[in-house]
Amino acid sequence: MKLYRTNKGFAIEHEGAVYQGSGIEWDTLLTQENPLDLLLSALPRMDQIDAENIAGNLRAPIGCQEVWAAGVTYFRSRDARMEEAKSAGGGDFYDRVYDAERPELFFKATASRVVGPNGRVAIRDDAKWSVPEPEWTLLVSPGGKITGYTIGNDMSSRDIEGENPLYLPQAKVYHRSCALGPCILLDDGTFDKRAEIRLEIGRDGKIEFSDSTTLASLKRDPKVLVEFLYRNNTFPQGCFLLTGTGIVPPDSFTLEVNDRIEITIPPIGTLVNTVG
Ligand code: DO4
Ligand code: MG
Repeated sequence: MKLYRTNKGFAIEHEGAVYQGSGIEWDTLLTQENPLDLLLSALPRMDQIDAENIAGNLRAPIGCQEVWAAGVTYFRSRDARMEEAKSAGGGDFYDRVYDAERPELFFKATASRVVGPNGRVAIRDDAKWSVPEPEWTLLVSPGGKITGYTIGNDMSSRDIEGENPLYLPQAKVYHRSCALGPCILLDDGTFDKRAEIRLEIGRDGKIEFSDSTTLASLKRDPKVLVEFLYRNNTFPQGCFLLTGTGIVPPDSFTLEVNDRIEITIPPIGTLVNTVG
């Protein structure tokens, strides 16, 4: 079952049919420990609608949750960060966190900084080297249960992050630095954790960069990431957790205004955004 947040509330896609959500608030849905069961029992009371009603009306599937992110969870990310931090002598941090028991977890965004499908993500005015980070993203309940999945873009300023690891919050957290969508795929126990994740960046109608990897290369168990995140912390509205990137464009690449970013995880869909 897929949940879409739209300008008209929310919609549900289930077994080939689309329904207009009703009778429940988005944040109430997202804080459920068992949203799937709740919606399955509510579905007979909801009206079926045309799928066209949701295209063009999509919003980021977030209410008042915080967005957090994990880092250096793929070998490719560890490699790239060690390289980018070399001149600052900080490369060793990344190697150590990749192998450590404790993962890197950082605060990424409040809902107001998050862009939805087809929205404009930003690059910082004071950055010279900006990239998208395509990341499998978990919806986690207040009780720490993974209840669904979406796609996240952890927009990052690599020159700022590479200059000094202490600049990470500035490289990562700014207005429109995160995109989420297009929907939440509710967890029904069948999600294939070897699914592909693809990034394609278009510029002037041509593909400027594309690459893919699989979620199987994610070094950390998502449940363990959540367990660390919830240690001595509370999330009364639940939260979103981006699980890190396994795709890094070459060092010569930086995003430009009007670039089109497409991130696909086939069971979930494609998140499309433009830089601007
Ligand atoms: O350590 C810096 C950030 C890492 C990150 O965002 C990632 O690996 O996806
Ligand atoms: Mg990242």
